[in-house]
Amino acid sequence: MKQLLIATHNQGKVAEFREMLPDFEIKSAADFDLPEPEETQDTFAGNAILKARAAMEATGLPCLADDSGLTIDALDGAPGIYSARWAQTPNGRDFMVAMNAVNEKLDGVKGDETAHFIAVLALLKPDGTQQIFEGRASGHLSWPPRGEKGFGYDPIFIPEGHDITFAEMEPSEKHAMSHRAKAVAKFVEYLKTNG
Ligand code: ITT
Repeated sequence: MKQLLIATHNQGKVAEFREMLPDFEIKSAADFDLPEPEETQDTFAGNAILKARAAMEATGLPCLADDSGLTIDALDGAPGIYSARWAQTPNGRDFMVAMNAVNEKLDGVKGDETAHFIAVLALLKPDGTQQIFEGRASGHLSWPPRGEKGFGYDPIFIPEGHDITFAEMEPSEKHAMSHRAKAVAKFVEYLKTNG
């Protein structure tokens, strides 16, 4: 089975890549004890490339990285690339804290809870190849949080055309429409012609 190193420390992402790419043996940053690089760029693509490059330079292997987040129209795209940082507490990440912050900020703009999940994947190979694959899922936010599946902001996001949150869906249902699944589909398509 072909190995694929995903340069992520997020176990929620790792689980989803394993479900979406069953033909690959998925390795993650934890398997190689890779340090977590500081995300210094101001775009999803910039941070995805930075993470893939750091893992590729440390291992010498082709690497795929995922930079993703939730963008809320009424908050001018926030938290966006800062989605993980909104969850940061002195004791680690807590997505209840991040979801509460979203709810508090939206209180002033009730009536427009349109939001989008975005995932940008960067593939970097030691031969210098660099490819970007982007996926987006649109929907609206809902309060209070509902559901135990998924990760991150899933309990407050209802995708377009549905009335349950990503966290209430079975993984296969989320993968039929998610930002990450759409980006992964483009990656798989790329592999068909580029190996
Ligand atoms: P890596 O950088 O190690 O991959 P990370 O969690 O720091 O892990 P990001 O910088 O890309 O990853 O932060 C994206 C955050 O956006 C992530 O922590 C989630 O909270 C949120 N997010 C991304 N995709 C999501 C999804 O499918 N469902 C819910 N939340 C998601």
